[in-house]
Amino acid sequence: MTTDQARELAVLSHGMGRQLGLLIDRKGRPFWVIVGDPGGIFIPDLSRARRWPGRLRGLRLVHTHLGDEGLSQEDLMDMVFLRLDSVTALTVSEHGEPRHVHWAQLLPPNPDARPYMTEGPLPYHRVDVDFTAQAEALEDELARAGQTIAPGGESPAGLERAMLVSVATASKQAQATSLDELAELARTAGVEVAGRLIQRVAKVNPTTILGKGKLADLETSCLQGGAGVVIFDQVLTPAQMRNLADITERRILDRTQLILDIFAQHATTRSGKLQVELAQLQYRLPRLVGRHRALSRLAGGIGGRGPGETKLEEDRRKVRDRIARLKKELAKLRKRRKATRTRRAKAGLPVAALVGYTNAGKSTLLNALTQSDVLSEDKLFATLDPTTRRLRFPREREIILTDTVGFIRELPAELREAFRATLEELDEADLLIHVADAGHPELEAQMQAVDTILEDMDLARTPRILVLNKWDTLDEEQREALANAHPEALGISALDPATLEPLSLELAARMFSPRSVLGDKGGIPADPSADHRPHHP
Ligand SMILES: Nc1nc2c(ncn2[C@@H]2O[C@H](COP(=O)(O)OP(=O)(O)OP(=O)(O)O)[C@@H](O)[C@H]2O)c(=O)[nH]1
Ligand SMILES: [Mg+2]
Repeated sequence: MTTDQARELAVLSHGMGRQLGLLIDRKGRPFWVIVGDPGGIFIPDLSRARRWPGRLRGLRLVHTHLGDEGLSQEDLMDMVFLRLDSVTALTVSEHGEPRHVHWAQLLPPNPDARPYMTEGPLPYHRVDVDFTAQAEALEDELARAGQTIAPGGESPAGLERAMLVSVATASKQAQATSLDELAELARTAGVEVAGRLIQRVAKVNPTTILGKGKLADLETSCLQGGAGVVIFDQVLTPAQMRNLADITERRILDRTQLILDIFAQHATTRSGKLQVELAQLQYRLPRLVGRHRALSRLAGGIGGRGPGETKLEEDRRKVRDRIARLKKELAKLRKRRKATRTRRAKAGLPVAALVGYTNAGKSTLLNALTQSDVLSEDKLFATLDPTTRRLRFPREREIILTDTVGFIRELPAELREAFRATLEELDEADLLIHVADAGHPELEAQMQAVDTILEDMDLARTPRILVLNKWDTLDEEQREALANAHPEALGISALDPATLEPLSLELAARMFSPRSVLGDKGGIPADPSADHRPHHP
């Protein structure tokens, strides 16, 4: 802006007794002229000038301040939330003379994690900054720092980058532990973690989860870390999700959605896919609402515009219809599975089921015990569908061994409902083999979560063996401590068949001895006359 333009702006602003603002593009052309009130201006909806996440808007704001104040907190927040190239305030004297210039610009990642730099006051005629060059240089640095920024926030490798956020009343330590698991989930889902933000609050903000100041921090971290996605560790309400998406212009996910996404990626069988779709639709239904347009100042009024009510009703009806159809189809598959189970029961083979926290090593153990080749991976929820194998013991005896979907704490209700059919396999089990990852720092909490889920599913009374897997990852001291804490447990390494002997013996003893698991349940199958099982030699 030339000194003449500055003078003109000052005179006009003074004459009207209002702030005046100009949004200027990279070519120096005014994009928008804003007439404010004496104390501030409201920036209009910039959605048409929206760039993909990670980049700046391509617009800078120059505006007047009546009086001698420099940049206000509001000015800086606007810059952060609207990703403006820069914000400049020109102070106007009581005589309508331009006086000083204050300006600010966002910063690329820096050791002090500073969000922006500010300059000023500078005499207005002594400002010699090439704002366009500044903005372009900043953008280049942001791209380098985030490396992977590209349209949609996707990296060249196709990996999305995400900020992980936890906001809760729990201690920071507890939240950090929970974020570790969220990071694991993100990794499994193929998302690269760009950074973390933990905030302990007395009460979670009901509309935006975080207060405005922290939201600004989040926004800066996303920009500096090149994150197009923000993943919250807590369940977000539909309104919170919408508000956050509007404010950050980034994709907002919560823990449930992330888990749903993993399930969707891993579902291979027909019933698995149907179950995931059902869970997703059930999650989405209450969230189907007209989208808001971007808001300017956070404090300002939020204008809600979106598809008309009719369109919305139509969408909702379609989703409901689909849910009904999926449920019907799943019921059919469930019946078929039940028939298989009945056949199995008729054959008189006892059933043991592997249960446990996700990634504990259930599938690996199934493979080791039955010499089969079920997919096992260092990923959460590698297994979604129950797989059954026959496990042979000496003297022609055998049992059915079932591998199941892993558990996780706070399993989303939608998933629990959708996977009820799968987990029904567990109802028929004569014995549950609880597989736990002995080397996991959260071992006790994970075992507790499994206990709770089993209780919720009414399976607390099914006989159970506790297996502490990944014993190989422990040192002598840890082994001793665990053996003392859980004297009944068997320490094994599913990767090392030599360690499985005690488990095999225990299984045989429990499944085949006359006073075995039958004691509790009064016999398997329930009807003794149908029992063809070779109890003992
Ligand atoms: N060190 C060590 N790693 C193991 C052991 N057992 C399994 N693993 C590894 O743990 C990871 C998870 O194993 P899976 O068998 O897929 O676990 P899972 O319980 O079936 O997991 P989900 O199906 O995802 O719930 C894999 O990378 C295995 O190689 C073990 O005894 N020792
Ligand atoms: Mg598995």
